Amino acid sequence: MRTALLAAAALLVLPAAAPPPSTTYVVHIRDDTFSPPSVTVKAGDTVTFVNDDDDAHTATADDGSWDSEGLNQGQRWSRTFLKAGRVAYHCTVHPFMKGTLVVQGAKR
Ligand SMILES: [Cu+2]
Repeated sequence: MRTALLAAAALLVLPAAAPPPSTTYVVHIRDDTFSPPSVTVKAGDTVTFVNDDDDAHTATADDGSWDSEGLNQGQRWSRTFLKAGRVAYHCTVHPFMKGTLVVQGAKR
């Protein structure tokens, strides 16, 4: 009986599930496109935009909630997304450049 109680107490001390490490996703900007054009992440994950192009670009949320501002060739910009939702984004220099970021709510 005592052993069973100790075992139960030990189970209570252990976390039910350790929070998974957050993940960093990379979106490359090249040839006037975001690659991949759509990224799905979990809340708490980070997305890094890397300008591999020879033009300056931005990654700018259509709803204005985030903006990399100008990225020259070789520059990168990262943001950690905490709020679940789907946000379309674009490049302010080249409005035809479009991407989508989906942030899934996560049980953490
Ligand atoms: Cu651009």
